[in-house]
Amino acid sequence: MVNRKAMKNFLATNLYGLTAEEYSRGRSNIETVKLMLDAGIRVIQYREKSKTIRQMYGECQLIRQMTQVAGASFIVNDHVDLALLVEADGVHIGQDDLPPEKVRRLIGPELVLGLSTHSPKQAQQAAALGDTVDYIGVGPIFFTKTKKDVCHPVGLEYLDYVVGNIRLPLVAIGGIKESNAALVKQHGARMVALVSEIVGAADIPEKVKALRHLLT
Ligand code: 3NM
Repeated sequence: MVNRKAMKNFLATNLYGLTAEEYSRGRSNIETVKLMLDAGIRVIQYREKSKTIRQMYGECQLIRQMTQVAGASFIVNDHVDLALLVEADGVHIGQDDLPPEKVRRLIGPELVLGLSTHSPKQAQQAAALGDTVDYIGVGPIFFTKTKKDVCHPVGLEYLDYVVGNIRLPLVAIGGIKESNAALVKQHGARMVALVSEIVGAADIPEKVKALRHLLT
């Protein structure tokens, strides 16, 4: 693995936070990110599917400042242009986005690149790209309503496969809750991403504390 500066937060944390205003109990993305950062989350991904690029740009500018002050890593979902413009720490892409090696060409050697994977074949392909991809998303582990076009749950079996066979750092995602996070950890996921469980929590600091307790 290449020693990208922004990977240090990834390797030191077990909780990966994402935005999703639709599931945030009426809070704005900015309010939610502030709560997540205050609660100690050190990797934040901006993921927003229903805003204009101009609105997203404004939010990303603010989140860049907030994450910088907090010493947290800031990853932008899908939008390489936004990530570059706001000087984010990385980009996260899916299987239908531009090929990872092309995205790497655009973002250069310093930024973190994450790729969502949903099958052993996709994980093998990511690993075969050498230093192009820094970590893979592994999911959806359980049923989720948060990602609209995602495949059926891949279950813990796919997580077991990646843990046993793929050398890239992984982030488990999809339907992970306080009630099943310990199980995901038992199956070898060091880092876990939860969307609705965190952004939709009545008390985000309490939720993060409870999750941390389960994952540490
Ligand atoms: N990616 P929740 S599942 C953003 O499997 C995302 O790649 C997934 O939301 C994948 O924690 C997902 O609310 C949504 O279930 C996860």
